[in-house]
Amino acid sequence: MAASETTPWSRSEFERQLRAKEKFYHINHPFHVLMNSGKLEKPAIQGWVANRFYYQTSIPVKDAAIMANCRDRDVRRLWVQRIIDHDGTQGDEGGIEAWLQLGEAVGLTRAELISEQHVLPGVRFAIDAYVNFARHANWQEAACSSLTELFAPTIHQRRLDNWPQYYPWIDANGYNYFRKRLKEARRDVEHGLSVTLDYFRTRPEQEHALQILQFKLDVLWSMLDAMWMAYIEKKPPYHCVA
Ligand code: AHQ
Repeated sequence: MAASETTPWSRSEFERQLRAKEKFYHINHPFHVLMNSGKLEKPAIQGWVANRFYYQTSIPVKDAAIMANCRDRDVRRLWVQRIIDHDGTQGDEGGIEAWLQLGEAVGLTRAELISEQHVLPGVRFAIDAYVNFARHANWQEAACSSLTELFAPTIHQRRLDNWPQYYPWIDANGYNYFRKRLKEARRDVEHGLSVTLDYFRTRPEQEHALQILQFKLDVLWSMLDAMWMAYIEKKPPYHCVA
C-alpha cells in the first residue's frame, strides 16, 4: 500500500476526516428536509417527537454504560455531566423533562411519551443498537460514536429558526429543549473530540474511528427511515395486515 494510505493522519487531518462525515448527517434525510421546510403534517411531527423521546431517554443509559466502562476518574467527572443534562438535578429538570414539554407543546400527553406506545420497531432497534454498542465497545470508541453532535448545533438552530413560522400551532415552550441543547452539544463534542483525537493513533485506528462515526450516522438515518414509512407513506409496520 502507498505510504499515504498507511501513515497516520495529522491531528488536524483526522479531525477534518471526521467532520467530512457531515454530509451523511440526518439533517439531510428527506424527513428532516420536509420538517425544516414546513411540509410535515401534525401527526408526523407528533410521531417524530414521540419516537425521539425513546432516543432522549436512552442517552443517559448509553452514557452510564460508557461511565461503567471507564476507570478514569477525570473522564468520568466530565462525562457524568451528560447524564445530569438529561436526567436533571435539583433546580434544573433536564432534557428529558424538556422533551416531555415538547411533547405537550405538539399536543401529546406526557403519559403517551412515557408509555413508548408510539415507538416504531425500526426506531427502537436503531437506538438499542446504539446503547448496546456503548455497552460492549471500549469507552473511547463509545465516546467517538457521540461525535455526530459535531453536526447537531446546526439542526437545533434550524428548528428554532423554522418551526415557529411553519408550525404556529406548536406551543413555543416546546422549543426550550433545542435552545438548551445548542450549548450542551458544543461543550460535549469538545470533550468527545479530544478523547477521539488522542485515542485513535495509527491509521487503521483512525479509519476505525470513521467507521464508528458512520455507524452512529446510520443509527440516526435509520430512525428517520422508519418514521418516513409510518408518517409520510402512512405504511406503519403491519399496516397491510387485517
Ligand atoms: O438531543 C440530542 C442529544 O441529547 C444527543 C446526545 C448525543 C450522543 O451522545 O450521541 N447525540 C445527541 C443528539 C441529540 N439530538 C439529535 C437531533 O437531531 O436533535 C442529534 C443527536 C446527535 O447528533 O447524535
